[in-house]
Amino acid sequence: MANTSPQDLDAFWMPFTANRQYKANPRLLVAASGMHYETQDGRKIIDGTAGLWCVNAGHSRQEITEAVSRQIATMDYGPSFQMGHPLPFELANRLVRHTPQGINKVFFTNSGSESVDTALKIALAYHRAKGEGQRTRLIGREKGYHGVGFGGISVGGLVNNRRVFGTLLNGVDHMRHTLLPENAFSRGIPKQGAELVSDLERMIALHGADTIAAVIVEPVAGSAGVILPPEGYLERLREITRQHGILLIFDEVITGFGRVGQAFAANRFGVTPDIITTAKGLTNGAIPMGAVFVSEHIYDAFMNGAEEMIELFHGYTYSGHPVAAAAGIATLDIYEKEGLFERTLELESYWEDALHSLKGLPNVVDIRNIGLVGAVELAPRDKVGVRGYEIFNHCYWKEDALVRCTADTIAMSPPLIIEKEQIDQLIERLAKSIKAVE
Ligand code: PXG
Repeated sequence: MANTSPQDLDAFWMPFTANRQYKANPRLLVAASGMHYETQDGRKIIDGTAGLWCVNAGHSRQEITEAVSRQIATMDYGPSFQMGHPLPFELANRLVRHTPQGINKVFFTNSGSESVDTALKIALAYHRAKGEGQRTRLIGREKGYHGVGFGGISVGGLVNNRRVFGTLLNGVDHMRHTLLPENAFSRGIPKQGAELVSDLERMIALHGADTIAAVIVEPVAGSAGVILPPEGYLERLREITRQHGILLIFDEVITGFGRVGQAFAANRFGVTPDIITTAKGLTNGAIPMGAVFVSEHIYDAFMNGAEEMIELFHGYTYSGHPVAAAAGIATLDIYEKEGLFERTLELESYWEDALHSLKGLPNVVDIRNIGLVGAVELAPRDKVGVRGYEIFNHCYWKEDALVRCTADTIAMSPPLIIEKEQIDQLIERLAKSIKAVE
């Protein structure tokens, strides 16, 4: 691979990538350790994004490598349909020690998208099991990202992810997003906007609560450029959904596993949904795996019929894959041993200060943060996304730093092992790129 030419890159249709632009000038990563990637041209670059929000414990952790190697050599694969092996049971037991009280069942998937589709299907089947099969509506939110399955893009609210894929699921509605100009440069949770939750009350008035199965939101939206919940918003959302028998799903694919300073955003905000969807940090990104955390009362509603009946006709060949489960257990060991969730909370104000030091740089119109998540929004130039992409590219090629760009917002979510000096370094490098691109 040392002299990869663009032709060698021809066959791989890359996801969410401008393939021709990328292949003309590829950014190839070939190794990683701790806080850094190594590029194909031999540079060490600081990872400001934990891969894609997933490598929370830092790269190439020996404990995970060993656990995975051991398991793959012992038993490569074992089915979870009517069969079992010990590891997913152990992982599930370990995981529910971190979830809010009452959320203590785990359905394993292989990705965030599958977790979302699983959660939506569980919500629909739950109401049916309770004799309320008319509850079929699903409510999402503008700018929401819930992966790329048909369920996920139906409740999602990013137009480019939806517009060319037909009519999607029926009976879906969207609340307004909570990205408000009056909250620009808020530190942490913004003050304004809790009243936007009244959208749900209007939908209830319009459709009837007894037609609505579930509401799904990201407690902190990541992909749309980091959108925070206004003070009181999630609490109110919980009250309304509870009052009307509507299930509340938190999509924590990004916020799960310490990203916002506790195990889950649900813990951080003290708001307990009925279902939590996760993936990414579950295995530190090392092996694909997702998990849907479900409240006991939902699980119990399925356990009523004849014992020989399958209670939920849903699952994946790789649900509870032994190698993924081994990675999950080793990952959880690291999170617990190193106290990484708490560490995030300790670093939060340092991160916040560093990030907000970028205020006043050219074109910076907003800065948002929570836990070890940060976003710097830039004014668009002539075409939306061009400035953001140029800054991302400049960071990579000139400053040896990996950040994400979503339109003109630069998003960062470093591994939770980041040191203060590395925060300084990352922010300095981003500052240089912001100034250089103008
Ligand atoms: N839900 C949420 C909230 C997500 O952020 C998914 C579901 C889907 O997960 P999978 O594993 O199917 O990709 C996600 C994924 C970015 C970025 O840079 C974010 C995601 C994926 C890739 C890039 O913002 N989130």
